[in-house]
Amino acid sequence: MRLYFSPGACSMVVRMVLNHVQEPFEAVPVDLSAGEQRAPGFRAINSKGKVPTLVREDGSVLTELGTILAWVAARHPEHGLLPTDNEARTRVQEAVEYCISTIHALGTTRIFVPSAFGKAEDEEAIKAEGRRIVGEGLRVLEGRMAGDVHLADELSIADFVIYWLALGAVMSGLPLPPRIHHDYTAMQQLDAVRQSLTDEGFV
Ligand SMILES: N[C@@H](CCC(=O)N[C@@H](CS)C(=O)NCC(=O)O)C(=O)O
Repeated sequence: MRLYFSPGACSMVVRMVLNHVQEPFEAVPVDLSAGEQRAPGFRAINSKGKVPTLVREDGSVLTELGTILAWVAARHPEHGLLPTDNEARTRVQEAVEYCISTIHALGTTRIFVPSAFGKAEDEEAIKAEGRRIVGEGLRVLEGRMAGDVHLADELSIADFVIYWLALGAVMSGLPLPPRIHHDYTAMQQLDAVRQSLTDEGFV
């Protein structure tokens, strides 16, 4: 299996989950700042020009973070990262989708890739809007955790995505709501998370 990644990008969530389930893989860096994701060589592998990109043992390619995570989790049911109970699984998927399509796509990306959202002179305003979106998104997740939807009861793929978003928030100086902060600290104790941080040059 081959994971195309960029250090610190959302592909790190796939690395954390692969490490957690102890699935062996080769990590292949894609230099996003150099535009390698748009080069013909990489487009031939993933025409979307994005990481994460996972090439499976049979050579088939999987894209989209949530889909890749769900596939890895289903391949290793013994870890219970995707609940089998319909309601529990649906709530995990609901959270993952919100994290990726709203918080990450609209918020985190504004903070770390402001050039994708406007001109250089607007950079600070774009980043500020990104911080607002991430802050609001984390508050929404916090509310879900505190309410009927007990996302944090069992470790799932959602916890890895939330951890990565929280890491980006902390790096950009945003305070974490209490439950998210508690989970963030707990996730940081996982061997798979520590290993992934080391592998991608964070520690
Ligand atoms: N919808 C995709 C989005 C992935 C994505 O935005 N990846 C970023 C890194 S976090 C990327 O590859 N950016 C390069 C670019 O857009 O040129 C997914 O969920 O996997």
